[in-house]
Amino acid sequence: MKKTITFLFSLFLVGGLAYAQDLTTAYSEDFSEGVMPDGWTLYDEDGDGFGFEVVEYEDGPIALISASYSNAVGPLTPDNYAVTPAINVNGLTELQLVYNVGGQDPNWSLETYTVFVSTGNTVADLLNDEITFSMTEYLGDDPDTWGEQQIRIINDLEMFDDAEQVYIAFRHHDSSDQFIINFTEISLRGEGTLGIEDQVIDGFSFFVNGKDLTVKAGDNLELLNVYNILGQTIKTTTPNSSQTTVSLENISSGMYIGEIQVDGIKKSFKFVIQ
Ligand SMILES: [Ca+2]
Repeated sequence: MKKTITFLFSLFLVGGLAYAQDLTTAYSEDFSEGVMPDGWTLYDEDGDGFGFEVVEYEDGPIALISASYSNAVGPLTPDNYAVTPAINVNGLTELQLVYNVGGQDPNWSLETYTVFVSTGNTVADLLNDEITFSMTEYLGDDPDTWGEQQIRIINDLEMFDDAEQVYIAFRHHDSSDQFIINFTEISLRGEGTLGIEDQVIDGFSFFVNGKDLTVKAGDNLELLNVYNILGQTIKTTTPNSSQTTVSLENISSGMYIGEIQVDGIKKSFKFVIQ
């Protein structure tokens, strides 16, 4: 039987209300580029060549998906993982993981998945509960999730209060002959202010003149990004030179966080706009 690719979507408002206003965002991903974001790691543990991918639905969201059935080859027995890049959580406590999950065709939505937060990013790390939080959910136990996206909010992450970086991972497993599981709108937040990772970059210096931020480095600046203290992006640039000035005319006075990348190494620094 051919299974339908339609997308029912609801409950974003509930998600919005569930967010505390004063949490700092350490990571958020909406897959809006329509392809697997840079830095994600995928594992196809069952080895069938099918794994997680990013799909843009007509009249629907863009989702991170994994299949337990293919219209081309029939039932699959997935054991697929998708792991985020390392997420800086230095200085944050009371982490909160938020995402939406749902099946696809309401008649074929009995998928099982596990979500992980870990300080490691290999399959062995994710299965090691000394360093990993995990939660397994069978969507068949929640009839509302059949074919619809539902928000999940996970707060039991105290074990990472002292962590400097973590990974989020999704595993699609113990499912077969259903259809597709979809994840959208993934974010990780916490209380506090994101700490500064102490990376050394040769020749690095910066100064602020009015609302202009000038940054120098001993080598090519691959990125210069500016965030507010809530972690929201204010500006992203790719200077491709060893010195750059960005104008931050429209921002209000206060503390901001700059982030540069040189030779693939990122360094963050705080600065104040008067
Ligand atoms: Ca697979």
